[in-house]
Amino acid sequence: MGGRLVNGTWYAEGYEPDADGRFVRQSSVFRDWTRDTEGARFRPEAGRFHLFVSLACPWAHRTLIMRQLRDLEHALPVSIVHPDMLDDGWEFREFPGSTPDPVLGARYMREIYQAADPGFTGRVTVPVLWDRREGTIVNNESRDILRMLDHDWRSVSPQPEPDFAPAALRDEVETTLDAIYEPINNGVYKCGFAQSQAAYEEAADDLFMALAHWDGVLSSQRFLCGNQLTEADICLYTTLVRFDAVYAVHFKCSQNRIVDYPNLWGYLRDLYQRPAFRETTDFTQIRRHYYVSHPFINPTQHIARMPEIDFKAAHDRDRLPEAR
Ligand SMILES: N[C@@H](CCC(=O)N[C@@H](CS)C(=O)NCC(=O)O)C(=O)O
Repeated sequence: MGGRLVNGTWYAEGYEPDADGRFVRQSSVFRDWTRDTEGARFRPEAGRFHLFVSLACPWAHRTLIMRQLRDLEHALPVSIVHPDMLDDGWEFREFPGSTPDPVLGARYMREIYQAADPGFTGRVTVPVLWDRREGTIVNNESRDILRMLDHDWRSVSPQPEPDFAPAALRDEVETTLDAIYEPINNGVYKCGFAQSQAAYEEAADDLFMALAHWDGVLSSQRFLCGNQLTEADICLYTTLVRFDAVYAVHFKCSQNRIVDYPNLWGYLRDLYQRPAFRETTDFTQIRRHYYVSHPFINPTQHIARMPEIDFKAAHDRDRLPEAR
């Protein structure tokens, strides 16, 4: 469930819907940028920055995939919160795959926000890109962090190629990121957190229309923006991989499963079978987080079984060309 800081003070509280019961996600507040230019305030450098994430969270998961694709595991260390997000919000507590916080030795993620801005007002979300030198948050928007690690960390990265939003495809990548955000990435939450039947129906219509659309697109091309893996694929992946295990049940995204879409399902297996995707995907943390953290929609907090789906089964995507 989580909560909010108001002028630096923590209040446990859920999500405030709009007048019609729709879930409204707050915009990210810290939007500075790491730039690889002489004299830049936040210049990428091995060991200077730190990433705070949850393995459960689809937004944070995006940044972990890019970090691994760019081989930045040593240059950019991470802290991983406990999967439960209840009255105290995200916490650093023992759980397989989770870590303590070596930066501030914090118990709660909100302490990171309080350290960056003692008068902060807003929700305490992950991912967070932290600067050890200034002791502040650089950015807490996954799409920005993804782009920074893709484009601005090349000189620090042992694996600076390929470009996951190359100039020739930049507009298409942006348009696709925008197109999948509301109906799909945020859409599953809008289904799950809808506080009226009408708000749920609206979100479910948009979600399943968008999935059908992209299933069609993927019938004749390997990736969302053509024959090349881009940031848009990373952003769709983190929602798709959670879909059948969690969203279909917990968020009532029940009309179809991903395994029911031949192209989306093949595409999802194709991505899952790449190390940066597979090794950052933790179904135990994912399932534990959602089923436990939202008692207002799952009061028993029982964790539903993992469906019998085989992400490692051969996929047929090699029939479609891939540019590297
Ligand atoms: N727009 C943000 C959203 C991040 C976000 O909402 N993260 C969730 C986890 S899935 C969170 O930390 N929620 C805490 C809360 O709302 O209290 C991004 O993409 O980085």
